[in-house]
Amino acid sequence: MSAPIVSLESLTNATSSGQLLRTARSGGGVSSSCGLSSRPTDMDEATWEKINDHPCFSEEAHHYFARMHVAVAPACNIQCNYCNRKYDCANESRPGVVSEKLTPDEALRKVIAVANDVPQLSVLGIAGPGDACYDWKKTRATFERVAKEVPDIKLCISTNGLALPEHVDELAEMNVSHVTITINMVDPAVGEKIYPWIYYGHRRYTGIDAAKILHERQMLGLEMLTERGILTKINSVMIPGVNDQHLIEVSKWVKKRGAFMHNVMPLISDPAHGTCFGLTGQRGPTAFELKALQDRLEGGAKLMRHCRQCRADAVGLLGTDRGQDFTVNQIPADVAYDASKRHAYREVVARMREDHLAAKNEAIAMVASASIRGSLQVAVATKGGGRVNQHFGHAKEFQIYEASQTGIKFVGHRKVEQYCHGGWGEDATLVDIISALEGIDIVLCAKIGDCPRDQLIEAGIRATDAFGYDYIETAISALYAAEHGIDLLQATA
Ligand code: CLF
Ligand code: SF4
Repeated sequence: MSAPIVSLESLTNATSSGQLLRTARSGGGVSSSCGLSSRPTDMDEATWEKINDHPCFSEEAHHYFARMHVAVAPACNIQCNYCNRKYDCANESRPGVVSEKLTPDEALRKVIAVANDVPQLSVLGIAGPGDACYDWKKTRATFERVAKEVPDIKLCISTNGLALPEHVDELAEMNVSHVTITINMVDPAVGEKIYPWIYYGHRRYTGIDAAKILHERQMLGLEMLTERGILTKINSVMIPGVNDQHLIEVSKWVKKRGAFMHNVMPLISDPAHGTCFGLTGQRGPTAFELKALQDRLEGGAKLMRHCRQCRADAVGLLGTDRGQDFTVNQIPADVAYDASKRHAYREVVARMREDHLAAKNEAIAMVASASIRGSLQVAVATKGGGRVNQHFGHAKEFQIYEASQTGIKFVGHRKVEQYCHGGWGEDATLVDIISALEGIDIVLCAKIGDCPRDQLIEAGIRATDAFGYDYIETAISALYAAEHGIDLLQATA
């Protein structure tokens, strides 16, 4: 059974380590360490050490840990057809977003300010706004400063891969533990439809020559990282009619070369962003097309389904962005590092995760053992901590879970506009939310009013707050049991 509720918010709002620990204990005690480990049984200890607090490399960790990006690397050496250079690197970020560019010194101040204030922070990433490996001097200067002043933070970069092989040794020396390469093709004939040109070795290349060089550099960089034990994630932008089927081949190539994780992201192409694909009418995939491709890729490298395509200056848990609370002009020049909040949070979270894991495993086993055909699609409003703990009207996204014969699995998220604004709901927004929830059977949230609930029902989507503050999987299994007339106690006996 799950332990009494300790809300993540109460933890993150606490101001001292003493308060943090008292908060945990006063909940009736999150189960103390009992020898359980949340490490998956099929993963070695060294890999687990690397991913257990990385919100992108572990789906489970993203409920508890946060990343921050510093936008120190604006220059780029290639052109992608889904990118407009006015904005951030669309290989990692939503196109059409501009981040506050920083010098390495400003970046260090920002990292210290966020580390002091956001207890969940575990990773610093450099994801543009151009290419972190091409704009290498600024990337390196930032990592060097941060590693010296804030040594207990993981370092992570995202790159298009062209300049990567030149810097792999330095990345290893600097203890950069996680690297993302965007790989959209392994066939230059596909690549030439995505990349009009690259700049390499003081020369500009176009067409198939450009795609061929990029492909070779990406594969070489990936192999070099694998040889050095640096964990790699491959981002691929799914472009219907261009590389969607081809990504199955990409998945095989990168798995063979040691990629730990594959993250297929939807192309976002809006003519207003001024990208080539946006202007030529190239569409992005629907949520169903994306999920269908991800399902086909199961069995290759571990699949990431929880990416939020964050900004190059994002701060906080995935799905939330506190970047605007930490703009450089708000940070004192002499800010000093204080790790106490983050360390206290880690102690508490370690125990919460064990409790969550036990509840989750129990719930998944129950659903799998029921052996019922068909599936239940569930949208969950959550603020983190693995619980159903957000009001329907406050949600800016819903996490999507599928319960079926194979258990309960996280399958993605759907972004929405916030419905409730200080006590009143926006009708037009509700229409958009209902459309974003197409195909969902039921919404789980901490609270929902009669008006949105009735309108959801009219659209064929049920909604309930009966499982508010339960663990997500526990709530889904109870729901699943109720739907199928299963006696929960007997099923788990
Ligand atoms: Fe940042 Fe990327 Fe590192 Fe994560 S993000 S550099 S691996 S710390 Fe994460 Fe954001 Fe998706 Fe990137 S959710 S866009 S995958
Ligand atoms: Fe844009 Fe990133 Fe591609 Fe460079 S690598 S063109 S910044 S999407």
